[in-house]
Amino acid sequence: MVPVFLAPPSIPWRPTHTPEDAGDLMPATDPRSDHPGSSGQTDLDLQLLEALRAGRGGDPADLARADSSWFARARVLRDEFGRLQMYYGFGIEEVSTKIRILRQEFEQVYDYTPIEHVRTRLKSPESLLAKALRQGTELTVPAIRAEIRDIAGIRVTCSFVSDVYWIAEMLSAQPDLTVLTTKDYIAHPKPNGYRSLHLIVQVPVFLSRHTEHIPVELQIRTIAMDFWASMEHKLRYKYRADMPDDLRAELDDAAAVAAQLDARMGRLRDEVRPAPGA
Ligand code: 0O2
Repeated sequence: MVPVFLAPPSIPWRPTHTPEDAGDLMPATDPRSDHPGSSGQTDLDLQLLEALRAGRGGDPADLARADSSWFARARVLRDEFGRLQMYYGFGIEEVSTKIRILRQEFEQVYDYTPIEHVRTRLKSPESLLAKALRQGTELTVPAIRAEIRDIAGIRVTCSFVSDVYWIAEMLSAQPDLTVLTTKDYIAHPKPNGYRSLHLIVQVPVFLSRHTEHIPVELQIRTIAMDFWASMEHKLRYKYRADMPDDLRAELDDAAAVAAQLDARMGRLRDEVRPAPGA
């Protein structure tokens, strides 16, 4: 039987813009790994071990009989995941800095900012493993890097729809950022009503001996879109596939109201301030 690896309910998206955040982006060291007398096996090692063995048709429940080479491989993978987290954390810092600079420039020069809030999220090794298993990605670092593009995430919340596109344009125009993909769920909302602009941007991270090109998922959306998405996420997590019809209908209605609010606020904004770039 293939084991089921559940991602944590939600990986917290954290507010950013404080220098202290940088430290928190680093992978936490599991104290058990260096504990004298312990076997050095972390929960992640065990999950990885199960995944490795399941992939090879072994009996994942029988961890007691696992030989040391399997544990050694799981430990190597865990260390590689840790390094990966560090690189992607740096990617978040690089792109966050760009966003912070834009925000400060706007505040100081124009006395207005199109950016309301910024939150960041680095996928934990456990959630990375769960996603790799869910989508059938080979458990190697190159395969994971190639196939999972949302290890690093930044969510930018704006007041107005026009600001969402404006921010996307300004960032896309920066010469060291490469836009790998764009998904415009504002122009084309998901069937459930989800709206947001998603870009995967690649940023160079210059290390002591080499350069890493790190993809970062940017989700840019209005406050109304964000409010709706966060409620939908909570309800979806609570009910999984069995959301009651009346709640589903309520959510559909709320999505329409959020879109109307964005349209109305956009019209009001045009009354008081020229459109971005005008
Ligand atoms: P988290 O923890 O919020 O990041 P992918 O799942 O990325 O492999 P997909 O679905 O093509 O592939 O990516 P997409 O559409 O760009 O969506 C990725 C992220 O957008 C999700 O990440 C959510 O954050 C958000 N999102 C997408 N669709 C919905 C939706 O219907 N409702 C809500 N509330 N959020 C959505 P994760 O990894 O699911 O979660």
